[in-house]
Amino acid sequence: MVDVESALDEAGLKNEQVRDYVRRWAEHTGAERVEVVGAADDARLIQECLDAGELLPAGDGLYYSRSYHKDTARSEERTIVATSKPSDAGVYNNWRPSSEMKPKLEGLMRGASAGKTMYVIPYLMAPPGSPLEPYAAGVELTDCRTVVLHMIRMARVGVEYVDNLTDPDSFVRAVHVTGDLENLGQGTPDDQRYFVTVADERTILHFGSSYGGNALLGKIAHGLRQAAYDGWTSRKFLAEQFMLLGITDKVTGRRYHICGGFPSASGKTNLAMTLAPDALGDRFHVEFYGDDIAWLWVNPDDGRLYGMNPENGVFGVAKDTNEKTNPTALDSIAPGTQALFTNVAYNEKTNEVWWEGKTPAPPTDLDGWRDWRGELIAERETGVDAPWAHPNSRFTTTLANVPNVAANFEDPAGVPIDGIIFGGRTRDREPLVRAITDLAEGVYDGLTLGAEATFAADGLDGQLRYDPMSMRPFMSYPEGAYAAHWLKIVGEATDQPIFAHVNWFQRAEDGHFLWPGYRENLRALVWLMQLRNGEVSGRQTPVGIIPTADELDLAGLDLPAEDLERILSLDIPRWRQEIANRQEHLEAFTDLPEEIWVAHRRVAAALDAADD
Ligand code: OXD
Ligand code: MN
Repeated sequence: MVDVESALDEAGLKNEQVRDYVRRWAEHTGAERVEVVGAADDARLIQECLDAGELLPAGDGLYYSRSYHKDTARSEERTIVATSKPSDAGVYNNWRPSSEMKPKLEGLMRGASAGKTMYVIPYLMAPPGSPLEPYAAGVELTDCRTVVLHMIRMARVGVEYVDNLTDPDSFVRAVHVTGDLENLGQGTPDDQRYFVTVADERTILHFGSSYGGNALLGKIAHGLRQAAYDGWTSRKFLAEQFMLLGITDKVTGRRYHICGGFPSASGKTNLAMTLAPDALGDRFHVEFYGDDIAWLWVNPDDGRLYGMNPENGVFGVAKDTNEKTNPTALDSIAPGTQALFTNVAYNEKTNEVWWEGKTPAPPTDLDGWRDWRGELIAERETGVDAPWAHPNSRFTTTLANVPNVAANFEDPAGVPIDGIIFGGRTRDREPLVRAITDLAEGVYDGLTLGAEATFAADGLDGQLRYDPMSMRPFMSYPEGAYAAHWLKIVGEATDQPIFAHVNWFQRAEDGHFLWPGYRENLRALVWLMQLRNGEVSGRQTPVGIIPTADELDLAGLDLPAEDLERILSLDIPRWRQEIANRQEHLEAFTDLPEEIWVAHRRVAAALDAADD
């Protein structure tokens, strides 16, 4: 029998509820040892991982690991939200009764950590002292040491985060058991993996992976699914897959904060970490708060919507991260940062890492290079051009390593939100930016967010795969209630943020991008803040307010006049088509608030009345 008591005593972990939970699961999973970890254990655990070959050195204070080749991404189809109430079922949350899922997971986890160490990771998904701290504490149990290293970077980790809870029972129980990765039937009808959030019991049970959101339970399972459910049932806050940034106008001294959601591969991390374009750098300073999650609530003292990033780190997609797309990300994973790389390509002789898009072409000297699966590149058969890095390969680093992280990124008060943006990736129709001043219309815009499908063969080209608020994989309760909760929370703000939809990806007929993107995107955000301040007025259209050409600050940018005109105009016939698709998309949701339908009908009628 493993000596749980000594491990807990040694770590000074006093919370009796936590101790009971650890005891129960240590026995259930059959772990051989129990170890309570905190951030101070990082260096020792890194050394243990290096000694065991779980990590390889990747330069000074940088580390590399590969995951099992069938375990490289979140598995949406295996991810379930379970509760005791059938009325919690939505379109996207893959709801199942907890009475079915809990025994299933308990069965899979029984004895499944035999011979392993069970690490106890007490964590907090909030800056300490946040008004949302009561929803932020958790204890992850994992049998995977590299998961601990990721959690130490992505969350605040230590016994102090669970020992002083006002309600000692108010922590999320997050159990991760890796399972026998080589025998789980991944992707077959006999798939053994289950990633379950038992939301009404604040319990997360993930079995069958050691990768990313499947295994780092603070991030997505707690920070998004559980938190969204808690925010709804407590009626206090929203938890969204949003980036959060700050803009300081050095001339006026005003500070603005903007958060927003983007479906994957729409440049969310790049925008979150952006710098001002050179020509605007004297006037504006951009600060980073978070690239993936924001919790939002109203502060009754000033009636404003506030936001904070509950994470402590960045789990960023490596692909295409380079000096042009995201120089601050590169700085945040420079030597000495203790960053971790997963599933990129690795040179076993020089310890370098590489991924597609890091440099325009891969290294020419193939000596020592292995791809993400560990195969020697030099031994590939000619003609094999599979990527060197997995497309979902990642870097993991702390927020504090990001050079332009805001000085107050840990302020428990959070920051007041001035703007909420939604950004799709659409080759036509969506202008550079359209601002929305009406709350219901803003929420409606978020609900109809999507990324373009590209399967022309199915006749779907140009049609969106809707991804409401970029929360489709993380929705934990019904979409109609979700929309109502948005209207309630933001509606409580007496000084409401402005909404906007942005699109950096419009193309001309010859395929070239009409807007240069990256750092230049700040120009659209500056205009949005000026609009909110009443300094510009834009042009009202059926789908929001669009800047006039002379309102956008284009200093230092050489943009062809016809391209500018295109990104500031609307293709009305294309918009009318889109409205029909939206109607069908929204009809799938039960109990969608009438305000959302009113907004939809108003936009549709305005488009019908507009000149082509
Ligand atoms: C995600 C992530 O899967 O942020 O969205 O890791
Ligand atoms: Mn994400």
